[in-house]
Amino acid sequence: MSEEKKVTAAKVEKEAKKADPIEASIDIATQQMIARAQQLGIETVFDRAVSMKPCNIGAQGTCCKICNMGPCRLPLPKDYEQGKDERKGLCGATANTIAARNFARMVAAGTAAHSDHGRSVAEVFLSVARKETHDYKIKDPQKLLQIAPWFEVATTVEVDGKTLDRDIDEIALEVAEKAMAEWGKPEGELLYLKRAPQPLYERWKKLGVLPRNIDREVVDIMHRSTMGVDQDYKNIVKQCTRTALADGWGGAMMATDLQDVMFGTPSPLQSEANMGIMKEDHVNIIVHGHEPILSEMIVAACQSQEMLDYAKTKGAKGIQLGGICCTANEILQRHGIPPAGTFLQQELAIVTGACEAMVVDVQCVFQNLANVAKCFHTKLITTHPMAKMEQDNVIHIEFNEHHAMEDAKRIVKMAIDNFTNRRAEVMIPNVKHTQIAGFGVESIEYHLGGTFRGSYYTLNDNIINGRIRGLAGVVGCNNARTKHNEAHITLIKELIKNDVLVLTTGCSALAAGGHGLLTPETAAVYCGPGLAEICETVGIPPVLHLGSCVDNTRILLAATEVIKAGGLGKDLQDIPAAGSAPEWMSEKAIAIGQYFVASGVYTLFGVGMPLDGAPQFKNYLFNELEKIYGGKWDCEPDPIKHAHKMIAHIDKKRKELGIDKARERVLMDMADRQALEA
Ligand code: BF8
Repeated sequence: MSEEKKVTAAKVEKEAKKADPIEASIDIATQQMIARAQQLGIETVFDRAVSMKPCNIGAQGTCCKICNMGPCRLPLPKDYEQGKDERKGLCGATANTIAARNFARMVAAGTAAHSDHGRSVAEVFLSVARKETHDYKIKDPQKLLQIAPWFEVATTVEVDGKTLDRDIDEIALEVAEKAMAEWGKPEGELLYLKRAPQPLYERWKKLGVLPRNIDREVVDIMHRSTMGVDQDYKNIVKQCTRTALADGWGGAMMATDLQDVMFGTPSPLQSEANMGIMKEDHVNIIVHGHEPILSEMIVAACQSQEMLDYAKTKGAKGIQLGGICCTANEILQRHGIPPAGTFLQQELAIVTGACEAMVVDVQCVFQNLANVAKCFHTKLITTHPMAKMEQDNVIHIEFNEHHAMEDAKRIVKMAIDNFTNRRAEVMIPNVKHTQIAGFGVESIEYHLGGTFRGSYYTLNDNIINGRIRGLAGVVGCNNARTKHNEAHITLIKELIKNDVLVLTTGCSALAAGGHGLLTPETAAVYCGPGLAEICETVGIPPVLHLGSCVDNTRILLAATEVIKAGGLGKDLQDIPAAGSAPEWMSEKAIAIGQYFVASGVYTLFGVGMPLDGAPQFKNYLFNELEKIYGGKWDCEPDPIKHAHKMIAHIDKKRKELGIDKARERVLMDMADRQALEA
């Protein structure tokens, strides 16, 4: 090949390695912004996904790099036959052991992330209770009174034979101290475990998987999965369960509760979603990450008259705050602040050229943000001592609860000062949708519980009579290895078409909002007749936004309320329900999946799971676990097949409860009924 041809071929090759915007996402805003980035010569995750292929052996879960004799790589042989599998690492570790250790380390990392977030919240709550900070307060004392008994903290006191309410500050201090102890107490078990339905708690107890304290369970996995320790994949999975329960019924659940106590328990509110929420004539600030400790203060600072007036002095009409990732869900559900996008849209928010500051804390933050920010005027500000960036255009302003408002105002002022520095042409996609967000255990009870009963009675009744076929939790991330948002949206539409009420969190909730599915009007367009009738009568969307990823615990507690209300079994595994993370990518998703499975939920993931190199281990997760916990893992990348696996499971549970016939009756149309009457 001539030199000239070689250069042309290399150029074509390079050109070909850019993502096709239409293939990369189903979201028009995202497509437009990928094209815009490419036009400006800026590389994004979508391009990198095209140019870098994943490692085939890692994707099978059978690459072991826990000691320096490896990495030992054990791909599945073409002629694999169980019983004749002789694959071994240098130490003799089998494919099952390697895949189980890798899986366990994902559970540990995911649990650590959620639970360390929970610990930060508990620390701030302790400061509030000790009156060491004035920037945070107890906004919802009712929620504090509601959770105190679970921490074995009395809410009343006997004085002279009379029962009196205890001082709320005293209760707060005791709850804060008890909560902090959950991370490292020397004996006992996590206090929240008893919130689960009793048969479930008893099963965990019998199986020896009650978590002792949160940190210990994470350390246990890191120890047992190191070189030469646990060599029995079933025993490794047992510890996965114990650790994941410390997440779902421990660290993450405390994060949700204590956030509600300090920042308010969400209730349904109206907002907007997708990148079109950014405004050319406003100072645009994007908060990205996870902990509302930061974002709550940024919200307050942005809404302060002082900052609004200051923005006007710079020629801006106001301040537009928006969120990315779970922080977006946190400030959406409590303040109605509109999200600008999901995990995969983070770079694109800067590409608009209108982002004065992106303020990040922990988790799901791309290091490449710094490279994108360099091409614009955007100030990229890290705020967490644990999460700094090496690039020199990144500013670190460490956030501290003792001077939180001061820090927040400093950040907001920096963004406002940056408004006049825009250098690229602004391009904000004209795509946004109205949404209702902010549902939770309490508001589902209020909206679906019936005026008189104030319980989950009406929801249960509608599941029993078949108008609602069942419940689905659709949660989790985006993954650049699949078309952005396609699986979330296709799956959710298929579920509601089949009368399955969807509860959503995390980036899935952001995707649903960004595609206009979080409105009551969605019911008439997409729902089956039963679910549409309920949504229209009650005035709720068929897809309920329940918050961020730590708020998956709201789904567990809502399911527990379903059991308490009666008629749908005695344990979570009895409910016609299923869970899904169709575009997962994070280790946190694996921790969440494992605690749902261990709580009795059939849990389906999309994309693919790193298990195919170890068929026996995979079979244990996908089949055997159901006999132990009532829940099991499954994986199906095709969203329609995925939906129908969930629906088939829901129907199986309806049959077991003896309510399958009710649904057939409910869905008869008028002609069927007339025929019957005749
Ligand atoms: O915790 S859904 S991409 S943002 S990991 Fe990350 Fe996944 Fe989004 Fe929130 Ni959850």
